[in-house]
Amino acid sequence: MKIDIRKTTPFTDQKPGTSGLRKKVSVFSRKNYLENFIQAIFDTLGDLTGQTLVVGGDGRYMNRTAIQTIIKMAAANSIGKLIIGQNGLLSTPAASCMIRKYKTRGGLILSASHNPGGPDGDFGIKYNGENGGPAPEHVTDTVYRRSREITQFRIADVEDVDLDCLGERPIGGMTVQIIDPVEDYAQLMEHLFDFNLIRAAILSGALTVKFDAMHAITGPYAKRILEDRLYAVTGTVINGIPLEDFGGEHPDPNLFHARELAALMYGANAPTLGAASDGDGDRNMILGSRFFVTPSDSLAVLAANAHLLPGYRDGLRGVARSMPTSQAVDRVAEAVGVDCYETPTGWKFFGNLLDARKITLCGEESFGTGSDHVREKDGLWAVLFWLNLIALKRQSVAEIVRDHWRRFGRHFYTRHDYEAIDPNIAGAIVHRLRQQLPSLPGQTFGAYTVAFADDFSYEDPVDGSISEKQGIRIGFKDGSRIVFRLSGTGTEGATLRIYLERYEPEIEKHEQDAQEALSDLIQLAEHLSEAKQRTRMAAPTVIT
Ligand code: VG1
Ligand code: CO
Repeated sequence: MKIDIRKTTPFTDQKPGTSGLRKKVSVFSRKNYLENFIQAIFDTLGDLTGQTLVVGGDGRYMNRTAIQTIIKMAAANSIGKLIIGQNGLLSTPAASCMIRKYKTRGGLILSASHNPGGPDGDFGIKYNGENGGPAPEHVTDTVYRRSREITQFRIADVEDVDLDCLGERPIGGMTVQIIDPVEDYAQLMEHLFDFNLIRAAILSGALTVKFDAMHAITGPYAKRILEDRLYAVTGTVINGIPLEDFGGEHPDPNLFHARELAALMYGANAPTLGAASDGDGDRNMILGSRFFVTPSDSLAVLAANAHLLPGYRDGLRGVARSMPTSQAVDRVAEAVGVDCYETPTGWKFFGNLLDARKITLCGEESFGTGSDHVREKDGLWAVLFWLNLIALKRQSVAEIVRDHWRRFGRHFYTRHDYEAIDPNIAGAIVHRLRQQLPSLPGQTFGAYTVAFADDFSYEDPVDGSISEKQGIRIGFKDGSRIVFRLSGTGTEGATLRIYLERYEPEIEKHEQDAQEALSDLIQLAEHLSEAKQRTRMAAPTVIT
C-alpha cells in the first residue's frame, strides 16, 4: 500500500458547533477541506495504531465519497479496523450503540442532522468517543486548534471500497468490515421494551401507528423494527427510503416540516400514534390523534413512567434536561425523589452524567430524548417507549399527557426561531440583552416579576469543566422563563432562538392553545430583545 503524505494549508473555520462541524456541501467540497478536518481529528486522538473506529452517516449527498476518503486516510494513519454501516448508513444512535457494543476507540458520524441535504445543502462530521457520545468540548477545542496549524495529511493510494457488500476485506494493513446497520440497534431495542406486548396490541388492532422517516436514515430502522418485528402493517413507515437530498425537504420532525404526517394525525381516523424522526435519526416528534406532544412534555411523561418498562424497571437514578427545555421533568424528578440536572444545549453535556451513572433519562426541547442505553438522543427509542406505554396503559396519547398535566400541572412551552439573520444583527440583539441583565431582577412587567437574569454558565458536576455564555435566561417569580440563545448548528447567517415557558397548575386552564397561553411572555420577549424590529421580520421563521 502506497501512502501519500500531502501538503496542505489550514482553514480557519473548522470549529465544531453544538454537534460537530457543519458546513455547506460547497464548503466541504473545497480541496483538502474534509481531509484537513479528518487529519485534525486523528492527530487529536494520538496513536491510533491497531485501533477500531465505527464510521457511518445519514446517507446525505457526499456521505459515500466522504467515507471513501476516510477509509483511505484511516489506512494511512495505521488504524486497525473500520466498522462501517452497509451502504455507508448508520443512524446517530445506532453508531453510538455500535461504538459501545464493539468497544471501539469511537466513531465518525457523517451528518448535518435536520439540515437540508443535496449539492446545495449541508454536510457535517463529528467524532464520538469511546463511550459512544459526542466528544466533549476539550476534545473539539483541540481538534479546532489542530485544524488551524495543520500542514499535511496522510492518505493511502488504494481503490474505493464496495460499501454495499457485507463482510470483511483488507485495505493495506487495515480491515474494513461492512455490517448490517440495523441489527445491533434492533436487538438493543428489543431488550429495553416489551416487544410481545406492543406486538399483541398492534395485532389486535388496538394500537395503530404511522412513522414518517422523512426520506432520511430511520427508514430502514423503522421498517425492520415496526413492520418486520412488531408486525405493524406494511406502509406504516412513510418516506422510508433514505435519499441523498431528503426529497428536497428539511428532515426536521416538527409540525411544519413533517406536513404529510401532521395532516394525517389531524384528519379523520388518525392512528393511535404518529411519529417522525430527523435526518440522522436522533430526534423524534410524537403525535396522538389531533394532539401534539411537546418534546419537553414527552421527556416528563417518559420520566414519570419509565419504571413500568422492562429496560427501566429499577427506576431512575436521576434525570437531566438542557437549560432551555421546560421544567416539566423537574417536577417529576422532585416527585420521584431523584436529582434533576440542567445542562447547556447539546447532547455532549449529558455524556458525563450518564457515564457517572447520575442520570438514566435526559432530553432537550428540540425533539430529543434519550437514556443511558446509548450516548446520543434516540428518535426510534422514544417512539418505542411511547408504543410500549400506550400498549401498557391502553390509553390514547392525549389521555396519557392530560393525566400527566393533572398530576403535575402543565408547562406551556414554545420556541420561536428567527433563521438566517444577519450575524451582526444577531450579535447586537444578544449584546443588548446582556447589557440589561444586571438591571432586570426585581422589575415587573405586567403579571411577571423578574426573579433572576443571567447568562447561563455550567459547571460539569463530574469533571468540573466550565462552559460559559450558554444562553440568556430570564426567570420570573412564578417559575415562567424566557431564554434567548444563538444556534450553533446553522450554516447560513445566524439563528436566534427564543424559548418561552409558563407553568399552569389549574386543570381548567390546561386546554388553552400554547401560543395564546404564552402571548404575554411572547410580547415581553420582543420588548426585551427587539428581535422583530431589528431583524425586520414580521414573524419567526419557525414556531415549535
Ligand atoms: C440544535 C438544538 C439542540 C440539539 C442540536 C443538535 O442546536 O437546539 O438542542 O442538541 O441542534 O441536534 P442549536 O445550537 O442549533 O440550537 V441534531 O438532531 O442536529 O444532532
Ligand atoms: Co439529529
